[in-house]
Amino acid sequence: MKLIGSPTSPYVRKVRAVLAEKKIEYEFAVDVSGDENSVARWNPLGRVPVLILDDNTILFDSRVIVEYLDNLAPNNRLIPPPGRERIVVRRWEALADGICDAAVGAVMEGRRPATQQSAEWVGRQRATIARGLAACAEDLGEQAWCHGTAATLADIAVGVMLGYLTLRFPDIDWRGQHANLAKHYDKLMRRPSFADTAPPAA
Ligand code: GSF
Repeated sequence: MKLIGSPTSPYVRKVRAVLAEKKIEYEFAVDVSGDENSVARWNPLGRVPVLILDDNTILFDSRVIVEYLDNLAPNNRLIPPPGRERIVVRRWEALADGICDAAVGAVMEGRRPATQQSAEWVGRQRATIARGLAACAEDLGEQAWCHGTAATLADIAVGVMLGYLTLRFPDIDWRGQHANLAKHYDKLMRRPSFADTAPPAA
């Protein structure tokens, strides 16, 4: 299978971390985000990640892809079976992805011509990021993992979100404000699935 993505995208990193945790071989084809013409060949939404299966089936977005991958092999289950626990894990993913959505929105706004940028829009995205981080810190508390007794998709989604904030928003002091999130990220970075997929320095 072939994964189309950019090395800086948090959604792509989520998929790559799942591939690594599940020990699934794949080819990584780098396609820089925003290059709509090329990505839109596979995904009408023009976004990465896109996963092309060996039978040429095309999957997007990251939430669909990670569910496919987790079902592909029974080892290292990252998403619990249908039921309450699964909802808890997917809620974590929705929270972490939502923070990424706000962060990506603010980054994209910053790339528009200065005269067209809206400080109010960026302020709203930053407020969403701050509220989302506070919710993550509160829900994690002193637990070893976001849910249960081992790493799940919840931890992966939170981890890639924190890595993206570090890359794009060095002014957001999430480590200083939420010591438990800092500890969690450092713990995740000791896993090859995280260390090997860390975004290149901006
Ligand atoms: C979000 C993908 C996305 O925004 C998912 O796969 O989970 N809900 C989707 N991808 C960005 C790359 S990034 O900023 O991480 C993307 O492809 N942007 C290009 C564009 O033109 O929107």
